[in-house]
Amino acid sequence: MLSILEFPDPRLRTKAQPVSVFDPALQSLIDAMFATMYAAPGIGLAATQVNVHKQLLVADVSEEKNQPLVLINPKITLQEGHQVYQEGCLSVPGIYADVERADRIEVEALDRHGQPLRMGADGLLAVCVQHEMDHLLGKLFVDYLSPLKRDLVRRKLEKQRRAASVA
Ligand code: GNR
Ligand code: NI
Repeated sequence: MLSILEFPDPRLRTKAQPVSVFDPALQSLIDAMFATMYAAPGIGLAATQVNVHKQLLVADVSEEKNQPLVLINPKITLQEGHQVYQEGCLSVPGIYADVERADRIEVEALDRHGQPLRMGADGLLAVCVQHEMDHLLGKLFVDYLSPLKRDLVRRKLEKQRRAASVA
């Protein structure tokens, strides 16, 4: 399992670089990211969260956890509509807040072997892909909250961590 960076760790602010080499090490990283995501459990994981600053994300929003998706060097080519979803993040544990994002997106990316793919997403998958792509830019869902609320989140996480470390 890979360890997940937590807010306000400054490494979460790193901008990811494009992937150009699709070697066995990349395949191992992808497999480890899926294992980490499924174990958490989470519906998505960006490489940034495991301190790897490559444009790579994994996701699986299916009930059965049998629809793994890998997006490398993803680009949003179409965004339409708006939806509000109560988001959470493995890097901001225990915090949930409403975020407004596009309702439907189209994405161009590479798959785990470097082959181009295009996909459309709506609903939760669209939320998840936008959330993960934000991570690759060094952005977190709490950035959409007011500075006051974000500071409350930071203090709540610090308190949780203090409580966990004496337990
Ligand atoms: O597991 C996750 N659930 C989730 C719920 C609502 C909106 C976004 C997400 S992504 C999150 C996993 C995570 O932190 N990915 O970066
Ligand atoms: Ni997240």
